[in-house]
Amino acid sequence: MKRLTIISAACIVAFSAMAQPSGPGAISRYEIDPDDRAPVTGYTLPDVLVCNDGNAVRTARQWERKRRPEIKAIYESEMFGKVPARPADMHFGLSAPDSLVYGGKVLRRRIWVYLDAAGQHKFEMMLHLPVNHAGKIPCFVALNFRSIQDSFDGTRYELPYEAIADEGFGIAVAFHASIEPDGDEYETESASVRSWYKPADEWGCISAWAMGLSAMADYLATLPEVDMDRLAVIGHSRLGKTALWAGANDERFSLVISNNSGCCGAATNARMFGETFEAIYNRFPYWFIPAFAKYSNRDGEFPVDQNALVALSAPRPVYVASASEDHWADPCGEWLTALNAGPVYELYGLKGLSEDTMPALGHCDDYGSVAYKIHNGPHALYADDWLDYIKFAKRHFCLYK
Ligand code: GTR
Repeated sequence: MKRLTIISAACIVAFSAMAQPSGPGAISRYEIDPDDRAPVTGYTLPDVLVCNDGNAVRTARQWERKRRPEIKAIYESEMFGKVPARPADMHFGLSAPDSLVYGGKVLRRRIWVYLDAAGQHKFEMMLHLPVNHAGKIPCFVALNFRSIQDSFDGTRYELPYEAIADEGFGIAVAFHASIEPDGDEYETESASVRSWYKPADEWGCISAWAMGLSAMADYLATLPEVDMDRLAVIGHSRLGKTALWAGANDERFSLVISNNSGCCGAATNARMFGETFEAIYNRFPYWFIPAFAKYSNRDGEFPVDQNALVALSAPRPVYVASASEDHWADPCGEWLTALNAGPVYELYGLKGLSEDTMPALGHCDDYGSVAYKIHNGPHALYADDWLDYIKFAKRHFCLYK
């Protein structure tokens, strides 16, 4: 109960902070779209540390043994469906000869991930690794919205390969719709993993994409030069939701970054601000399992709120990021989620967010194991955002000398 009082106080603080102009033109970025439904008060978040039987979680062990599995099961049965185990016959092969790019500083490799024995169902991934790197290479693993061919020019699509390599990181990318089609929004040849791989439980696209991220990690695990203790999963928008779910499912992702993930990602369910369950399910039912339909217009009745999704990655660090113009994704709700994941990290003696007020535009609250920032501008992942994520990853991966 005490926690819930803090939550609503924090929300009021956040909203009064959002109403303050912080510079020329700033207020318009923070104005709430009049069309948005915004019952921003009068809701409560379910307590992430109270088990289904009403008992409170007081230790990391109780969290891991009891509450975490309960929460994971809720997302599996009510929202995303289960991410199935790795297909037994999955294997890998080069899809093009290796090349050196960026003046020879970076190795570029293209790989087929064959999901079945015959190699009929496959998707391509691309890897950039800094050459002449001393020691094992930490890596980002990402899905993006472009085919591999279109992803060569990473900077155009805010995948700053060269800057990432200069910071000593590798990056593996794949086109999300080449793993599982994204409705008819993206035309592509696709492994369409859900059409032939039939686990016992239903699974939506987001779970299929999360499986793809794990398959990419499986490939990286075959490379002795990759540091498997330092893998960060990252995604933007629907792929930010996917990154959170992949982090929840695959503990090899030792750091998780959710950029502008919004509804069913980092945005608070109970606020029903911007995109709601009804809106998302009407447009993208295939991202979810059919059981999720029953929560349309009942967002606050979902058995947990999204701080529970973030907390599934605890004690691994999680970065939640918003954009000031991205009302649809509810920046304040994303911040509240990051804030309210904190109590789970505290079970491990770690800190969540450092402050209980929303950071100013462009500032990062990134000293704890949960980080939050809101960039000034639209729904997007910018090269500057990457630099903040790299800084966070370097700190948590103990890479600062
Ligand atoms: C929007 C959708 C959001 C977000 C975004 C994206 O249309 O409503 O949930 O995921 O798409 O992925 O581009």
